[in-house]
Amino acid sequence: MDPSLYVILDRTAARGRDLEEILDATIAGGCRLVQLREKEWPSGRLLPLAERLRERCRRGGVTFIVNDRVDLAVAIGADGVHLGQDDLPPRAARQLLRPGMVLGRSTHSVAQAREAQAEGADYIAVGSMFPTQTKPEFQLVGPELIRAVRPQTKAPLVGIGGVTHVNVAQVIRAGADGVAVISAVCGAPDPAAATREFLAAIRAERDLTRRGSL
Ligand code: TZP
Ligand code: MG
Repeated sequence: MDPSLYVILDRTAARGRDLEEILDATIAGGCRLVQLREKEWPSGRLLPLAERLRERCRRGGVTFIVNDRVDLAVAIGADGVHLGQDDLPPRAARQLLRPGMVLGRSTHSVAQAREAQAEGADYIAVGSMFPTQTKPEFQLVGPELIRAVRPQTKAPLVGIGGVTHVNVAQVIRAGADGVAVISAVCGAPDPAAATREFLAAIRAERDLTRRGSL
């Protein structure tokens, strides 16, 4: 799993555009980790779309994660599931997942990140990095929380919330392994170009950080 750029497909953020087209574009742009996030549709309605997205990811060699719904993730053979603080805790969810499935957890404090690691999360999302309109109830923690969590956790860290091409370097510089974005790719006029731009900015910041530590 390459967490450098984690694109979250969200129907609301896509504003009527086809999620399959956005997925193909972000894969063409180099994204290797994708999540399906649907907060309104019931699972029965979501199932066919989730299956089509999973198929496209499989063909493209991309890791496909389902947000919130452990049952749907297992039913469609997704690569993993992403769970927030109000969802099943990792240890409970693990009982339901197939062996080898990826389990991600959202966190908003050092204590939550430590707990996620102790419960066996495969990666940890930390947010919100910056203010965002995508999640009105966001908790602003800033890249400072990545800096605080980094020495305490071995699991890959992904900064989420309000991340753009302009501020992504701050998140990588703070010690994140990658960033998760919704609107900056789903809402972009050209999602493939937006993906390429993110990956270039992430690589450039990693090179700078590496050089600085030599
Ligand atoms: N969790 C914390 S902030 C956020 C989520 C799902 C929203 C991220 O969306 P965007 O559009 O990348 O700010
Ligand atoms: Mg959730």
